[in-house]
Amino acid sequence: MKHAVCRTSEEPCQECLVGFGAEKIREDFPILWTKVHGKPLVYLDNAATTQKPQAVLDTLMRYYTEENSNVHRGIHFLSQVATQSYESGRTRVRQFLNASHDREIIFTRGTTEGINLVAQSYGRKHLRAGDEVIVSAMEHHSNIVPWQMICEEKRASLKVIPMNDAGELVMDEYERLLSDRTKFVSVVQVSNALGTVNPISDIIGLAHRRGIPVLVDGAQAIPHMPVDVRALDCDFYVFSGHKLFGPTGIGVLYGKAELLESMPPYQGGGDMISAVSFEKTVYNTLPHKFEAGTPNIAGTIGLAAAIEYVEKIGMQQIAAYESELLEYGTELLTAIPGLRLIGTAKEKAGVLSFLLDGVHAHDIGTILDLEGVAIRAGHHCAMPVMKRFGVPATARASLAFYN
Ligand code: 7TS
Repeated sequence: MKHAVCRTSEEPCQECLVGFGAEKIREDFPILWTKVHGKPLVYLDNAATTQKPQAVLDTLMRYYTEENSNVHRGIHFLSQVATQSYESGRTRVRQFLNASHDREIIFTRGTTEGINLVAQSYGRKHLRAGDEVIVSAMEHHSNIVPWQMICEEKRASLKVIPMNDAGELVMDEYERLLSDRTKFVSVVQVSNALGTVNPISDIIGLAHRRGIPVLVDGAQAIPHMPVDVRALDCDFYVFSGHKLFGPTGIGVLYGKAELLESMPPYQGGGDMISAVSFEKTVYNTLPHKFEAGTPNIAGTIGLAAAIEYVEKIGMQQIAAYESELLEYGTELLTAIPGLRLIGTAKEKAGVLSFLLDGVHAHDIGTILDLEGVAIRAGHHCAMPVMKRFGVPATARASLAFYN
């Protein structure tokens, strides 16, 4: 039989599907053995959330069975074990992102909370009436609404980098938007609705020339490609654990230490203080200053296990395999009469958004579901993207390395 992806080899090909070992990898994900409506599950909704390998499930079970305790407070044995696991999770995230210090890694609930933290803390401190914040036309609502909220409060305004018909940012327009009024740039690395990979290094470089800090929404980049925050030189980077084969309810905000040091806390409570009296509270040092209350300890440990899992496969290998898969899927989809791809950027990752003449996106989703195929149909929490392309919704297949 000819090889599914390269379609040239009679033998397992070292470059793609069989060489990569997707079939073997699938065995690590018990949920992928599920049948839906009597059909084997084909899970193509990875941009919404990814499935969890057995290694992550075992780690969560082991944590609650053997280590469960609160962190940073008990001198008793279990509390020390849990604290050690929690903090070594931070170290693993730091290494994964190639950040310089553990204190630059803040655990959050997810991408959304990370952006809200920066908007409410950095934004509240630095934005003034008349200032501008730049986002792009392809942001998830999570990278629009938090900035709208703080801009409204500060009487600042939001400026939007437009995109072309392929779903690529118009960089000349971005350069034109940058001015003395610009106080912050917050841009997505990979679009969840279009799959576009943005020229994030250029975006950061242009902002830095004017001394403007940049936040990168890495929610859809982190599962698909290696990320090095020092090489990118971004000021903030956010992502969600559940899109990286880890648990829900855990996410990461990376921030450069000097910026995080200068920012006020986002929430008040336990753990984020070093001393409290009714007269005055002294805040804790980084990273604890931004982690009020009992954190998602199990989530952090599960995320560390997920990172260990993807690192074993290799982020470069994952990126190479998925790029072939995307090319293969694009070729098959565009051969279907009446099918229109939304998002045809030259640089793309992991997402195939499409419409079919005369068929509503939700009907595509329902019909595929009956075949055991999970996709998402809707606006993908990116209503401005739908508006830009003049459509109410798209059907979206989003990939992972087990597809
Ligand atoms: N930013 C991007 C680019 C995203 O794709 C998402 C979630 C978020 C932020 C928010 O992440 P959260 O974990 O805090 O919710 N995207 C999607 C999606 O495409 N379908 O469901 C969720």
